[in-house]
Amino acid sequence: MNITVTHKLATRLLEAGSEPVSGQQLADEFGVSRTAIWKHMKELEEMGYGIESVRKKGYRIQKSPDSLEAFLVQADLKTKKIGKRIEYMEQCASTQIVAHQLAQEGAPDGTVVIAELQTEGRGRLMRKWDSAKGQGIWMSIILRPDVPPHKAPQFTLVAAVAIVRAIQSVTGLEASIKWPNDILFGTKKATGILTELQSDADGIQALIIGIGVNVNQEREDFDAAVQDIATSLRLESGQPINRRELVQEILHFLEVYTELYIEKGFAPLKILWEGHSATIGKAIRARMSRETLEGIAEGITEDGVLQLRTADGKLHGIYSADIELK
Ligand code: BTX
Repeated sequence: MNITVTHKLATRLLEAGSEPVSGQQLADEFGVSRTAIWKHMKELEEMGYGIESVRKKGYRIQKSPDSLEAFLVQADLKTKKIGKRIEYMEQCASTQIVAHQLAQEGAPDGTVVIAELQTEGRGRLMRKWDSAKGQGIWMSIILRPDVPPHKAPQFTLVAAVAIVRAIQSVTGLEASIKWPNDILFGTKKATGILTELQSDADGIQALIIGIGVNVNQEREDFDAAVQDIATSLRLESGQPINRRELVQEILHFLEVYTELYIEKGFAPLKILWEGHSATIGKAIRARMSRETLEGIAEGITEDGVLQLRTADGKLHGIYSADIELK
């Protein structure tokens, strides 16, 4: 059985959505017999698809397997640029490492690297990111925006807004953002974002935006070290979540908001970001490499810098820190 034809058939049916496609039409389009089409359908069922055969009308997909293979994510993907190239792996050390390598080799703007399992998933400052197999979204996106390197941290905020909107669209859940890169439910973390940079004297060569979303983990699926601080969309919603749809929506909103950013600057995104923020207006503790400051988070600047007012009335610009809500 030709696996590429099977994949193309799956793509064709996914794109047709709820509209059944007749066996004869598929046979004509793919230049094979109707019996061959029927065999491909059986093959798809073995791969985990639910195929419905609608009398006199044809076939349609009821359920696709829980995999993030490129052809599945790309079927009915709404983007123009992000995700047009997807590198999918069952396993890798970290999608960040793979994306850095691809970016250096000239991978185009919008290339996405996705893995089912990361053995050395990482957070900021080389902290460990727990990336259980097949239960989350572990992906890195290569962007090549024409902006100066000091603007790179703003993309973490743009990505955070995109992820919150995507989660809302797929699950109906309202997450909040803790400056700069955590997406929370209450005080528990469901998502981390890691933005890294390749730049030279001419400016940004590539931004590598790493996104880790806890999707279908149960509490015991997390490493013991994070069980009390992590949550997943399944734990929050009480039901399993379709990872494929969520990836598609994240890529879609990331494209929408990066375009908005490029056209209009950070100002409109600042408003969106503040609307979802769990930090603004709150008493916080900001731990930085050299000092720790406590005070009220008043807002973010047009550049995405957190404004913290300490008890002595001074306003401090925080560029990078770990934030605790007090
Ligand atoms: P961060 O430094 O803000 O957060 C890391 C901290 O979060 C860890 O020290 C730990 O306390 C906690 N943690 C670790 N794993 C999880 C988890 N699954 N859920 C909730 N909390 C956790 C955040 O860094 C940035 C994470 C980016 C991850 C993506 S995954 C795809 C890409 N590849 C890669 O290696 N990293 C990025």
